[in-house]
Amino acid sequence: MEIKVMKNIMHANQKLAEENRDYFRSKGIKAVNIMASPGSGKTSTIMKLIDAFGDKAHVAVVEGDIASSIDAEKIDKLGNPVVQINTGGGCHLDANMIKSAVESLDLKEGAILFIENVGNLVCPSSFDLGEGIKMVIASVPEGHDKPYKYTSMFEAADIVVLNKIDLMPYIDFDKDSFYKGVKALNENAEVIEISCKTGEGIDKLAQWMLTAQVSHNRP
Ligand SMILES: Nc1nc2c(ncn2[C@@H]2O[C@H](COP(=O)(O)OP(=O)(O)OP(=O)(O)O)[C@@H](O)[C@H]2O)c(=O)[nH]1
Ligand SMILES: [Mg+2]
Repeated sequence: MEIKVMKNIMHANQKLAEENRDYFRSKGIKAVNIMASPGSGKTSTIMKLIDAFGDKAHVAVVEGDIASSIDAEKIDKLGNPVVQINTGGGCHLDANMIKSAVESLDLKEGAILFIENVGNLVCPSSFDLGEGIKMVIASVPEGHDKPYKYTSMFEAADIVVLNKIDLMPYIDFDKDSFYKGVKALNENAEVIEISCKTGEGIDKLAQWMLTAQVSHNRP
């Protein structure tokens, strides 16, 4: 019985995700689902990318958190359109939440829509939002073993960002092991190292994002 209910939820989510994807495709919008642990640097990365894009892209943001509008306030200060979704305990965003959020954002043709998912390395990977790009952020203090433990997240990624590389000298982070873990799951994923603190790698990531081809036929 429980399985049937779960199947129905997934089916309903998938249908809405396809509607979102059609909408994004019709307006040439690059929707990026950003998934990562709490505190890995999702909001910091979005803010750095907005700065790096300059006038090369219109950027709108959907912020997903269990509670608070802290992250949306940070984006609002930059002057970019932003909607905060509070899941009230839910550990991931779903397609219906994105549909409602997008209705209240005046998205421009060809815009980039960053969707900051709830901080969690498990649940977000199971829920298609209609995005064209899945971006996973790992950060140095979390350790190099994350691809081995949270496989579905890394399997699905189009791009894996390794953030907080400024902390490398202080943490026992085995970069070779990290890369091996990612490549074993997903040999096509681009891996880009960045530091939101020093700005290292941000231009490379911005360039990747501006030129990335959207997979409109995912998930
Ligand atoms: N040293 C260092 N600190 C960073 C870097 N990027 C982010 N931080 C810090 O890490 C903390 C969390 O950053 P956020 O960008 O809020 O992370 P988040 O993933 O959005 O967090 P949640 O939304 O709470 O899940 C903040 O104190 C940032 O200043 C980095 O590259 N290096
Ligand atoms: Mg955040």
